[in-house]
Amino acid sequence: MTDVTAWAKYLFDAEQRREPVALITETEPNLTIEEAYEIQEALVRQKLAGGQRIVGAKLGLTSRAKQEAMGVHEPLYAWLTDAMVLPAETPLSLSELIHPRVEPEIVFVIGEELAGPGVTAYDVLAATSGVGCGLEILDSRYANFQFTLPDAIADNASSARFVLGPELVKPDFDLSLIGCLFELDGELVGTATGAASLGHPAEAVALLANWLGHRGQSIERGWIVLSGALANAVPVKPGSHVVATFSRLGCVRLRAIA
Ligand code: OOG
Ligand code: MG
Repeated sequence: MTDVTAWAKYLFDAEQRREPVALITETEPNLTIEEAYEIQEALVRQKLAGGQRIVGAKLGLTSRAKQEAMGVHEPLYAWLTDAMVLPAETPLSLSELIHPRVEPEIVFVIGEELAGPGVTAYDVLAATSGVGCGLEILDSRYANFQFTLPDAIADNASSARFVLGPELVKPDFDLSLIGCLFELDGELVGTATGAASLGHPAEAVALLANWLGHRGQSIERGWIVLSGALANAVPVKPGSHVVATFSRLGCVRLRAIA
């Protein structure tokens, strides 16, 4: 029997101490996806018990760029809390994290509850109050930023921080055609379109609604949903400057400090 509470505490403590830990699957090679989501839930419950609040959810490993970089070829979901919100123009303090990486995402703000099963991308678009751009800051709690799918699920999909872009627009155009230029220190490190995330970012959000429906949960009104990185994440160091420029959605930037 997997000790869900003990593994959740193991990851919670790693985050608090900012010290990477060994994979859960090194000890529990047969950890299932189901058990991994149970650990994730227990980890998030621990955050909530400490006063954090759920502000949304995220998809991960939805793009080929990310799947190939991480060697994990299936998507996953995880939770966003208020403690992860990095206000625009606020520098990212690297001393708070282990080995952060930054990636560009299309962000949905949900205007009406979405409860699976049977949610389609069309339902998602109809329930969306706005879409914007964002940067997600990942910080795997595992050594060398390497993991298997169940390890990453248990670790709340490496979630650490996120920054939202300056504007939200109505999704009344084809989001799969949004272009994204991703730059680190003035150098182009990735290019992608919205289609990079499961063919259409609303498909990714529909997948989330249907997965949550399976567990008796839903995407709630007012939630922020990160629909999955379009390009591979880049490691940042003190002084690094990351910029993601999107057609239709504007530009989001982040500066890292020690
Ligand atoms: C897992 C989380 C992936 C995304 O957008 O693909 C993710 C990781 O790569 O650490 O958030
Ligand atoms: Mg992400």
